[in-house]
Amino acid sequence: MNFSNAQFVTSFGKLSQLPPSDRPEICFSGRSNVGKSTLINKILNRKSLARVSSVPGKTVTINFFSLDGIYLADLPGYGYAKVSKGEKRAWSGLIGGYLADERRQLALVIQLVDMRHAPSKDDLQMINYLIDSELPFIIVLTKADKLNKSERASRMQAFTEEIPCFEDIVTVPFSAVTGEGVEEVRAIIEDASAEFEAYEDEDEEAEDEFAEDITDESADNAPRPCVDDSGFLIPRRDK
Ligand SMILES: Nc1nc2c(ncn2[C@@H]2O[C@H](COP(=O)(O)OP(=O)(O)OP(=O)(O)O)[C@@H](O)[C@H]2O)c(=O)[nH]1
Ligand SMILES: [Mg+2]
Repeated sequence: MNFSNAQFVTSFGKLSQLPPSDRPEICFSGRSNVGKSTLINKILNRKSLARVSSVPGKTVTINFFSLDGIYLADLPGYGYAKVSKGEKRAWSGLIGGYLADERRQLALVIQLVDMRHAPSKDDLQMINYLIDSELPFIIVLTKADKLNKSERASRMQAFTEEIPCFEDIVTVPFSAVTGEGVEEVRAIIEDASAEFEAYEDEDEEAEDEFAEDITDESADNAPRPCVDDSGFLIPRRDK
């Protein structure tokens, strides 16, 4: 994938404007100010393709960027205290609606959590939603440059108690300042896109087989979560 050849495509402020995916998408979710737009710029080698807010809570749209046959979607940041209830409702509707939209070809959710702090109530709600909905996701721990070695070790220990299934989730410490984690996130994006394409093909074959086996009572195609070799939480079908 050529990460230096991405383009801004479009922004959506309303769920009703969102067309179905025509290619796999990878989205970035997290609190306002956690560093979503900064991370996107960093992995795409750009200064300001994704707008970095001086005012928290500024990104109130879903912004799409195209990258070698996939889209990256910068979701609006949640959890900023100083906005009206109406605005909060609009944001959670947009984020929740996007994630639950079955017309999306969601290859991966990259959930950002500030490495310096315990996850917020909203972060935990998001993480629990991602686990329950069986969407493939990883957690990127942002602003790693702001912690020294011992602070980092104690936060990592604390996360194991604060975040459900933390040890089963792929986590990447990240810093836009030092460049830590940049290559790892790029590699994960590449893998997730390739895995998604392969899974789609496999899924189509499984559906064909299921159609043939439909009278066989032992055929159980109910989706179930599993952790594959690479550690992704991925919904799979029993064969
Ligand atoms: N030191 C440090 N600062 C960072 C890092 N990533 C982001 N920041 C700073 O954090 C602030 C917020 O970053 P954004 O990328 O705008 O955050 P966002 O998640 O896109 O915020 P919203 O668009 O409001 O949801 C900016 O001042 C960034 O410069 C990092 O890795 N290290
Ligand atoms: Mg932003």
